Amino acid sequence: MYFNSLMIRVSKLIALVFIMLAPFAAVVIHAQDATAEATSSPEATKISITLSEYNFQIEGQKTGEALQLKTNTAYEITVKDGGLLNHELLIGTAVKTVNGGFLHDYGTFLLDGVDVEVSGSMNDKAFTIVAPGIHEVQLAPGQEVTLAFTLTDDKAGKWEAGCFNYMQATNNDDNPGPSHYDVGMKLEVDVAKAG
Ligand SMILES: [Cu+2]
Repeated sequence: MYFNSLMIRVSKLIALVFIMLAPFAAVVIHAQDATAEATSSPEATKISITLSEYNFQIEGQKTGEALQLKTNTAYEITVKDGGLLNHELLIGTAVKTVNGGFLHDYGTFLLDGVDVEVSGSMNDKAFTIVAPGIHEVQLAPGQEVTLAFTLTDDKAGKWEAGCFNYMQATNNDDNPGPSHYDVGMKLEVDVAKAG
């Protein structure tokens, strides 16, 4: 599932029409020189989120201020790891309690059933993939990706962004421990209905 150090987890890989590179279980539909212009919609609302130790910072807002989204609105959300460690972005609800009582992962994901166009660059090549139902974006320091999507009205409500990367390298999903989430790496995400 590693896409070099960029990892993208989607709910239904098999359902993807665009699988071309089986070793990456990935979904590359378009690759071009990094110098080429990325596809960008002028009408889309652009939001920039920086992940670092241990918070999500939305550009133009104070640390800890909620991400405010509206339904029926085209977004291009750029997610950047501006920290010194790997971080991940999950947006969901119904956080799960796992082995040892640790909170880890969500039970429901905001982008389930939503077509998401993911663009970024890797090894100096720009890429764009379509990742329906993307659950998670894992980034290394300095990496960034842009997620383009539109939410339907059934997504209205309170959600949360979180990073569940473990604090200790000795922990893993079979031996969980405290994660970045436990030290506050989470953010409220509000989705309001809009015409
Ligand atoms: Cu983190």
